[in-house]
Amino acid sequence: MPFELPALPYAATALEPNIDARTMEIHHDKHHATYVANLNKALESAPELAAKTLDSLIGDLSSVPEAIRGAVRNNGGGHWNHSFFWTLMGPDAGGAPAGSLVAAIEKSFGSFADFQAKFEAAGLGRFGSGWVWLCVKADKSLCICSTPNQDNPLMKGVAECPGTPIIGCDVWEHSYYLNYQNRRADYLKAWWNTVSWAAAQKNYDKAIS
Ligand code: MN3
Repeated sequence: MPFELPALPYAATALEPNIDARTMEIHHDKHHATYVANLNKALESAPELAAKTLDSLIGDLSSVPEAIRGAVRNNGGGHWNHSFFWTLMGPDAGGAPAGSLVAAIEKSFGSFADFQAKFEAAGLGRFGSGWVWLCVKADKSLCICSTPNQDNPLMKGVAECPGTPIIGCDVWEHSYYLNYQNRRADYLKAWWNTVSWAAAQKNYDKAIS
């Protein structure tokens, strides 16, 4: 079993009232666990990939045998995306970024509020299931993009908007339906209260270094 479900770095109740405990439990213990189990199952038939990191697996899907490429794309992407998502959120989070990240956001999007509006619009504009991201592109500039299903901006040759994720929000219905039902816009607005800008700054520093 090469890949393991990481523990949530805080209690399931920690993000309330923005994200309820029951949603966190199902999302982490069931949805994320299933991506990990299905990824490991798919990789059983390709022992030559056993030494690869998750980043290198999803970053170079063309090196994955065609028979399991779709499973690795969906479940490896799901494992990466959710592992990232949990670490980006936390109790006593929210507010606004500081330092070099807010300067870069203001340079790219005008203001933090303009950035938030564009990010929310990208999340709302994702038809069906997927993610919305703030990324650093190859030229080190920032961009907002959305990917379908469990695709990820690190997936070379797959992502329409390749880049390194700084923050990402899950807009699959399973991430908000119990509390918000069809109101994805309300979920996206509340989600800002859970974002750890300290974690985002670390991702940004790493991406531009
Ligand atoms: Mn999810």
